[in-house]
Amino acid sequence: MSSDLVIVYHRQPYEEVEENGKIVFKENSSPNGIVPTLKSFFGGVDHGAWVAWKLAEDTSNPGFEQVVEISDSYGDYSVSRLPLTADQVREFYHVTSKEAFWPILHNFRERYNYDPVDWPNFRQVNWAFAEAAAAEAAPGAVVWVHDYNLWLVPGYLRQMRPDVRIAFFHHTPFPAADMFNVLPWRKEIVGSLLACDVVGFHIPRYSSNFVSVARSLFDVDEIVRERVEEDFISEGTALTERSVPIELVHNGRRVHISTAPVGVDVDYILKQSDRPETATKVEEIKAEMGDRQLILSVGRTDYTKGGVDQLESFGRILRDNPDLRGKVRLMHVSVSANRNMTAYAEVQDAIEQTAGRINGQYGTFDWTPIALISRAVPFSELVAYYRAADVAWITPLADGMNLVCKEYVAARTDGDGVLVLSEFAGAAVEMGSAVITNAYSHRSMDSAILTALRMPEQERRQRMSLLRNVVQKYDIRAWGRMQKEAFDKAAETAKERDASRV
Ligand code: GDG
Repeated sequence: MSSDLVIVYHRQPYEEVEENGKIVFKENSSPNGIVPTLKSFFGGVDHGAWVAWKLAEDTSNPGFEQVVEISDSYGDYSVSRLPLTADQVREFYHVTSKEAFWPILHNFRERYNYDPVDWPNFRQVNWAFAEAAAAEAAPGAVVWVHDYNLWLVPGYLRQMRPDVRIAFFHHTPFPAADMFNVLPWRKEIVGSLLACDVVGFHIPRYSSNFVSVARSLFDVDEIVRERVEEDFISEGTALTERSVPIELVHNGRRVHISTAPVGVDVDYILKQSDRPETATKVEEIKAEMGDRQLILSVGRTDYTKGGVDQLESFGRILRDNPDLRGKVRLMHVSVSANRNMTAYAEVQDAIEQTAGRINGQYGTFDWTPIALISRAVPFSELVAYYRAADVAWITPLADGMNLVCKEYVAARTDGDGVLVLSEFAGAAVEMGSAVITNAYSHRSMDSAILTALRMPEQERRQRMSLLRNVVQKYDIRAWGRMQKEAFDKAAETAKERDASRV
């Protein structure tokens, strides 16, 4: 059945589990996260489709149905599972996307690894995604592609299906031309993105960077800019911009540039936060802490998240402030999504070594400065830690948005708690009421955490109240509305284009 909305996202939109020898598709256990948000768009169309990959030994005979029909609380939609071999996945995802693109997107040129990239394989996998999307899309449908590992899909799809509207959302930062153009495939990638009707980013800086990269590689005829709304200006911080491009014209085609920060599901987090079980857990954590302050740090194990730098800062403040020893504890949750990748294994080792050294240096029989958690904590428990933490310490070196800081704020229905946030997280442009820190500066890192630990209650509450307003206003539903507006604008442009042809 053809679909009015086709979402192209590398992961499948459900958990596939075996029950009594039969494969069943289960809704993700937690409605928190990007997948349920994307699925909620199926509620607004007659029929939707999702394209993802699924591991197969033999792609011509994968041993599973390629297209399955799903009916769940989000609506009726088909899921097209593209069979890929383990080698194809490794090459396109773990090597090309994670070793070559990811470091460049996050401004880590020294980590960029060109040598192992198999570009023909990347093209082939992206072509296959585009074919699967083309097969599902109804005439004039919206095809919504997500993230850099599918950068070539729009260009291929435009060749296959000139009638569809193509939108692309970047969950990562988008770097300036000096950095992006390190990629030798830059022209092919940006050429593909310019085949979209809408190219989307979290914040104005990334949209501006994209347009400057496009101008460096192609003739771009017209760029319409507008002033950035006050809500997205955090005075003086590293990622703030004053104006933002909203459209450009290339080869006579209008491309809309959409800027919309992904938010969190505030209603869901409020419900989790107000559960009696959460209150019990919070009491347990607080009882265990006694009069000690709890600092919480949560993130994926990734060099972009600045875990080691943060631990080093904690070591320095214990060294320089003996009064804090025994009085503060850092819970550092760092979960690895790609355990078998060398770059991530190295980060995990460095985190373990640094935390071990600090614990050895300052710990006593009844006080361990750092609790290092490398396994995923269930979300309901995480919310209890958000509630119990005096400070959330979120200091990535680069981060497209960062949802953990928004979850922390959403969970603080008690109105207390301090957020220390790196100015290199996209979220910083909205969350200027946090204690903003420069994650590359020792002095700034150390003084920010000390400020947070010593902040008087009145100031904590004032800042938290401002932060809560922002997180509520730009929640995940607001992001959804902004995406819908961008699709509608693209539809108008397409109509005008068709009308001018007759
Ligand atoms: C990419 C971009 C952008 C983490 N530990 C646990 C756990 N988490 C959950 C958090 C949060 C999510 O993982 C992490 O989201 P982030 O946004 O912080 O980071 P990325 O994974 O890097 O996501 C990022 C995002 O895409 C969306 O566009 O913001 O910049 O890099 O939801 O809660 N969840 C549970 N246990 C854990 O231990 N249950």
